[in-house]
Amino acid sequence: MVGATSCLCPTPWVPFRDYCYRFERQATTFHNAEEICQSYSQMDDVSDSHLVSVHDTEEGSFLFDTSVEIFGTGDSWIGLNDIQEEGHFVWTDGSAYDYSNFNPSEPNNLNNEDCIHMLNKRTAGLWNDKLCTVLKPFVCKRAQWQWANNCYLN
Ligand SMILES: [Ca+2]
Ligand SMILES: [Ca+2]
Repeated sequence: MVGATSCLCPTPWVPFRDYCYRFERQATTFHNAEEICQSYSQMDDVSDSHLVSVHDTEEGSFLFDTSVEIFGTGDSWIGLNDIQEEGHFVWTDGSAYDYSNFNPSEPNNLNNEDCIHMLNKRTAGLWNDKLCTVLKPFVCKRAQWQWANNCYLN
């Protein structure tokens, strides 16, 4: 079993529970970040890499802590947005919007902010809506099982 984790989530993907996360230092727009995340699907010949979705406190804490570790800041894009319909939030990976962690008084849609990022706060990963064209580092996510078939062959 040694090495199984890195096999499921090859470097630079970081494992957490059943998923792999890729922390991208290069700051870019929300749309370009999602495009880059999707491009990893093609590169590794597996589908479904997108900007990260967050579904509970533990995942949010993992995301914030690892962002601080790798980026030096918790401030990064996540996949949540209300681009299509104001106030209707969806994840770019199509998963259910079953958890949120907005900073008090957010989302405020100031000047039509539609893209969500984590704030760099010690209170661990509270969210804010921001203009999608702002440049930020970002995090991609995908399921581990897509690598599992290759994992134990060696
Ligand atoms: Ca909005
Ligand atoms: Ca805002």
